[in-house]
Amino acid sequence: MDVRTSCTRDCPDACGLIATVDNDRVVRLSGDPDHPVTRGFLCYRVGTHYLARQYSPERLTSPLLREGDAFRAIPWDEALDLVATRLDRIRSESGAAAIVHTQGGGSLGILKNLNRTFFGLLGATRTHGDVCDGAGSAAQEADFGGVDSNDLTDLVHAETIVLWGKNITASSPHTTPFLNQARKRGVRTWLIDPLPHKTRALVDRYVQVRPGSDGALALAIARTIVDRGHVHPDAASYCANLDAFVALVRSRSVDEWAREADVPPATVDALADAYTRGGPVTTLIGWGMQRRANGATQVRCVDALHALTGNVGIAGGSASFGVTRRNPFHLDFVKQAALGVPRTLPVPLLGRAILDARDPPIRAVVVDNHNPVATNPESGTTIEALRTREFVVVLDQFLTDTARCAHLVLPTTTMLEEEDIIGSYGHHHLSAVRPVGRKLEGPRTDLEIYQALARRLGLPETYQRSEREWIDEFLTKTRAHGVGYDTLLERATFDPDSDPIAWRGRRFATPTGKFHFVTEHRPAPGRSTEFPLALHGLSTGRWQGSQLTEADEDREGELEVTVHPDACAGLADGAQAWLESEAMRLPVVLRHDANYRSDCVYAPRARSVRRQLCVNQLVTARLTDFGDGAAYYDQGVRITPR
Ligand SMILES: Nc1nc2c(c(=O)[nH]1)N[C@H]1C(S)=C(S)[C@@H](COP(=O)(O)OP(=O)(O)OC[C@H]3O[C@@H](n4cnc5c(=O)[nH]c(N)nc54)[C@H](O)[C@@H]3O)O[C@H]1N2
Ligand SMILES: Nc1nc2c(c(=O)[nH]1)N[C@H]1C(S)=C(S)[C@@H](COP(=O)(O)OP(=O)(O)OC[C@H]3O[C@@H](n4cnc5c(=O)[nH]c(N)nc54)[C@H](O)[C@@H]3O)O[C@H]1N2
Ligand SMILES: [Mo]
Repeated sequence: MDVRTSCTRDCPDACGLIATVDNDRVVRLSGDPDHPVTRGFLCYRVGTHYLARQYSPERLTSPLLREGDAFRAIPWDEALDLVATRLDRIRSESGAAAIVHTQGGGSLGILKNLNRTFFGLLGATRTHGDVCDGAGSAAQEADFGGVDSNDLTDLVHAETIVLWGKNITASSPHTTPFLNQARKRGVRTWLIDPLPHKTRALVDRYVQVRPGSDGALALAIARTIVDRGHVHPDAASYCANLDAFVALVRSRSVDEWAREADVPPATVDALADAYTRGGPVTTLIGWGMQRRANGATQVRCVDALHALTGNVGIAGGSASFGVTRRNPFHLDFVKQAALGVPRTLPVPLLGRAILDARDPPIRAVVVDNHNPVATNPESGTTIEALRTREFVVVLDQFLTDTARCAHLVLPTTTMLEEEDIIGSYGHHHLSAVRPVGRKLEGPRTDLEIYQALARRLGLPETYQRSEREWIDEFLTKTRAHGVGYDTLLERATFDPDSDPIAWRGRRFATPTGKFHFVTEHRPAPGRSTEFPLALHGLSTGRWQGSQLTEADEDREGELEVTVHPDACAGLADGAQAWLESEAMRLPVVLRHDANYRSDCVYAPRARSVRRQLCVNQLVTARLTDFGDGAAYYDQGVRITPR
């Protein structure tokens, strides 16, 4: 039997799934052919690999209580009583602000908003900022007044498509057919990225920009456009500070900007042509360039090119960083509960912030959908922060590096075992999630767990609604257009309140209603001669986030890093080496690639910390220029013989 459901993993594609169920077991996952973005195929990590995770013998089935260095299985009632008693005691002795909750991207189901709601109702500390997209979202807020993009399906109207720091082959594979279709029509395509990854094969022109220098490249292009008199004739009417931007652009010559970006002036010329001649331009702005010390400013400079040339608010013209996936949903209850949060800690600096918090100090940590030991910068500090707390609870499906630091681990269900609804941060379609096949005995949903705790802690009865009741509430806005849970179970639906053309008519959500230009330039931070390589720990097509089982880690083997042959101390391809930062070193195996820049190294972004395979062990936690993102890729490293 085939059943339609959706993928809730942290990915812009937010796919429709067809689950083939045989004897209560899901035997196959395939892409929903009727989903306008999924179009009948799935990525490797879900289509090929997810069922191994779902039915893995490593799945947790019982609450686990720490005893010394080991864990002992205990019954659910005992576990929930224990959490309630400990949190209650801390609440009465120090105030609930001594408890901090952190939630990551394990599931993007909308019901998962109720996890943080629990802590708002409790009055606990939460996190702010976002290691994923904090800087870029803040940039788009500043420029447009919000994060929105033309729908992915609008790519058919673009005449030029620029993938600016985006590796769609690995991270959003469902963009690929749209791009290929556009190329068949003769659309010009570009990739601007310091790393020469596979997506290069999908475009006409590849620009190997210096890392962290996209701002300079965008300003070089803008200078060319200004000098040629190709600024959009209406720009002054829909933009707030055009003159100040033009002054910034003119503060250096094209050659000076181009030199900073390490891009030949002829390429700048061709890009200036691309943005001003021959029809609308869509830039798909990747998330990578904003995970840097100057990340928000880099995104603002790219946004500026679009405003300058009129490539915004029209079919085919968009500075597409993403879509605000929660927008379609009525989340008033969630927003109201958030008012109960007394203080927040910056998530990119989580470990340090937990250690340093005073008045009151943090005594307990509750983690769900998150593996910050592996995925946040500075694994060592996160471990220290968790290991020194009085009480740490982790809700997860597996015994992750973070769960191993807990006093109590609570097993949770997977996306194949839950009811939920999703939006997407890469397009505007909504769809529904439902249980398929028989659920594993033992795990509970996050909502069941938090509702059981809420009862024990005397939190408001209004939190105790069934999944269906919450889904109906969250779908209030779409139900007004006749789109309810049942509709979404039948088919993915374009959000009835959103427009496939973002900022149509060049009307923006800023306080002035106009586009706001960036007016300053932030160069990339210099690198020391001691640690000359920028460590790019990036997504890989093979898995999601840090989600590898022990069996996956066994299969992956040693940590492989890729570098230019001249950038690795004369070590051969295949050599054993150390990858070192000022913090520590990890054993790695080298892969040579002569197409690499000699100032970058690539590694997969988060593997096992306990096996000494996780690059975030090397990364020092630093904030981005604004938006409280994490500047992962400015970490300097070097390679030495092992
Ligand atoms: N298979 C798989 N897919 C995933 C994920 C996964 O873990 N696995 N993760 C998901 C998540 S959490 C997210 S946020 C999304 C997006 O995932 P991301 O990893 O954010 O996006 P990518 O497009 O893969 O990669 C970012 C690109 O930015 C480039 N880059 C880095 N610095 C710069 C710079 O300074 N300038 C320029 N021009 N480029 C730069 C990198 O070289 C890389 O090609 O993907 C999701 N999809
Ligand atoms: N070096 C480096 N580090 C990075 C990045 C990078 O580019 N480079 N990218 C960053 C980005 S973009 C992101 S988004 C973060 C992602 O970092 P995280 O948010 O930590 O994401 P995951 O590693 O996928 O871990 C999510 C965990 O949630 C669990 N989980 C899944 N579903 C559920 C559920 O329903 N309930 C509960 N309770 N748990 C569940 C999974 O088993 C998994 O252990 O990593 C960041 N880290
Ligand atoms: Mo992310």
